[in-house]
Amino acid sequence: MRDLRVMTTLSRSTRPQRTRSEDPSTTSVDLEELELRGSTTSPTIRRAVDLFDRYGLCWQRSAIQGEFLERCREASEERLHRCLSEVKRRGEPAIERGTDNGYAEIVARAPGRYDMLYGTDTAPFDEAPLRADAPWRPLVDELLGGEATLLFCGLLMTLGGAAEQPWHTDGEHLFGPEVPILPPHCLNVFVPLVDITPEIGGTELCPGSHQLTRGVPEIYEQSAQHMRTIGWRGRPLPLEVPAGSALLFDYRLLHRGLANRTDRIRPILYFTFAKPWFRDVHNFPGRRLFQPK
Ligand SMILES: O=C(O)CCC(=O)C(=O)O
Repeated sequence: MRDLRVMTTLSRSTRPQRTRSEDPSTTSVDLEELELRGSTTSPTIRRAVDLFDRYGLCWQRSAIQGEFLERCREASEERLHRCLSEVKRRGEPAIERGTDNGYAEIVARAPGRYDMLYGTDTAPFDEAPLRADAPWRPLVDELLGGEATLLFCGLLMTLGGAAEQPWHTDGEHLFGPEVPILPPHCLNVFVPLVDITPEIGGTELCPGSHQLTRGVPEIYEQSAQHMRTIGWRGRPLPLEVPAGSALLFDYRLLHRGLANRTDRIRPILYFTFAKPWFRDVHNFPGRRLFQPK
């Protein structure tokens, strides 16, 4: 069954076989090199495919802006407040780290770090600038071979004072070393809703590491050892970008959230897209915090 899925992927993909020459274990690249400038024309899309192939990521500035961005930021805090108030109202213990300790609507990935799906299917998060008209959408479709399905839209809410997170990927390669590294089957779009500075801490990524995470057991679990295990010795790249930027990265790329050394919440809106046949069933439990309307 799995073989069949990959055959389908490869036959749909129009991109040429890669001709990488760099050593992915020593990759060092700056944010400027990874930025996609201008509108989403064919050369921009080709560049995104190339950057993704080599580094596993790229980004766009000002993907959302102005009053709409501010509305998203306010709504993210309001949704978190509602979830945490509901936990208290029900007399439940505070949400502990781990999928099994959370709810279908909200899970803590680490102390002070919430991953929340609650309320992201309503305004402003379901509006056109984040869905049909999103500037990242043509890139996502091309990167995933022509047809992308939205698996999750969520909010990563990191409280002021949260410590840095250990390294991890968000998913595994589909096959082990017996199969060449395939184009991405799943990717994230992260949209920070506040400016990302060294104080508030961004996502830190290991460019090129998606080429080294194949066949590594439990690479999706948070661990300080992963970088050594995969032999990545490059320069980690902290994502310091203005609010409203969009970071696209491969599900198989090693990354972590940096510490938030402010007293403010750091909200990141995210979208997880995949090839139509892929599902990630491990991220949220079935237990509900709110009853469906
Ligand atoms: O908060 C971030 O910047 C990254 C968070 C993350 O990677 C996760 O929770 O899995």
